[in-house]
Amino acid sequence: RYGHIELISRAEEFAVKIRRDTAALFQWQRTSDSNDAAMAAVREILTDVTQRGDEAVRRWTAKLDYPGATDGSFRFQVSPAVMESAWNGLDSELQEALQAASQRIRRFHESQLHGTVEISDADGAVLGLVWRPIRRVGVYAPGGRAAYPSTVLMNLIPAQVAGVSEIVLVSPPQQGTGLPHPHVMAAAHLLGVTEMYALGGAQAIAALAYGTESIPRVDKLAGPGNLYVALAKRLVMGDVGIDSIAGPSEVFIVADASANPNYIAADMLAQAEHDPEAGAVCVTTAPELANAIEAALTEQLSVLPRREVAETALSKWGAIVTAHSIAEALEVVNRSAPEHVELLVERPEQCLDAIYQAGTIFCGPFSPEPVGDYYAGSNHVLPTHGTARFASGLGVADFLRRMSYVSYQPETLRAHANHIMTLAQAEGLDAHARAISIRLDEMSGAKEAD
Ligand code: HSO
Ligand code: ZN
Repeated sequence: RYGHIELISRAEEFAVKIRRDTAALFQWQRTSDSNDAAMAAVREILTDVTQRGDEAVRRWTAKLDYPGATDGSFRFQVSPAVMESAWNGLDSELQEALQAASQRIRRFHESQLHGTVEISDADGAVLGLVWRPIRRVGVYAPGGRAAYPSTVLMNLIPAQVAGVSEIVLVSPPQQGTGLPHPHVMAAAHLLGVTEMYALGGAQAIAALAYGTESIPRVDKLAGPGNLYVALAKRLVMGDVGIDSIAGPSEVFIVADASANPNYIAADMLAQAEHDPEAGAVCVTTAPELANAIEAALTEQLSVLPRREVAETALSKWGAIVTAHSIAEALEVVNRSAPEHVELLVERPEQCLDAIYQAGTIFCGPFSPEPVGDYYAGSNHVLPTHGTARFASGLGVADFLRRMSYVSYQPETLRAHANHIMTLAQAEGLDAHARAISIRLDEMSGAKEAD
């Protein structure tokens, strides 16, 4: 229940279809995609690739992505020279923007590196915790409409900063060239990728998760993809590590009377243009803003190239609702656990402390979400569809493992022996107790011999 959020009657004169009633929030129960037919297809592909390796990968690629994939001359491997020429094909403005963005992303992610931990007791016990990079990581970069070079940066840089020694990039071959999208290859060159395959869909996930004759399996998978990729990741999870299952993007904007309705509309549309299933909600303490936001949405939509996508998204997952207080608005945020939150309020810093469940929070009128999508340096791979209840955005920690170590001295073991043996006996594990007592016996024998 959302407390006292008020219902505003729908203003019919506005063209945009967006919900203005609180019921919209109750229905804001997003789940990740699923689909039985797609699941069956993905299972078939996974089984085929595990049994027949490269041959199956070629066949599925030919069937689903690029007919030339079964020609003997087709190579999945994308050479660094091909990535370099894709980079050289970019205009210099885009090159510079990618370079600057990657530096900012790298700097912020370097700040996430953990120190090691070591504690020691007077009795000689030493306990430590060290971080180790995952050895081999596979990153999936979508092709088609969502072939975003920014996503390549966001997935690869944390892995590089973590010290992953083998990073493999896969991205589906495009019709015509049989190569991944040029922007994806260019971003790969910028980051110094040396191993890349023109490979997509469930067959790419299967090849990376289980390995084939030509592609060694990876230890962890990262990167967003379409429904087939998401379902495949779900199925291979456990055999290989996965980052998360990406769902459609979403933003919650908290606005008070100080907020500019044109900014709010622009930011809602920035989210809505991603996907017909994208979500954009504004929760405001200023009811008079609502009409102005609707009018601005209508106006801005009319000139948007991706108008149709944005309109569908707004009509399905868009809402403008009012709250009595900022505290109430923040409660709505916490309950929805959205991927992005924008705080278009007078004192955004004060709200930050009250937010527990969200991907990334954008504070104040000059930090719209696209700042973080591309450039600020925070990661844009964030928990969607309410998974911010338990998950965080992608970071360096996703490519590191924790490892503990333990070191006892003779006097430590002697001091702790009784408790350990009591616990072992309580569990009926005699050999456990003996592993302690054999050492105690030896130690007392050695003492007696002195
Ligand atoms: N908003 C998307 C990321 C993105 N935006 C990529 C533009 N390109 C999900 O956080
Ligand atoms: Zn975006």
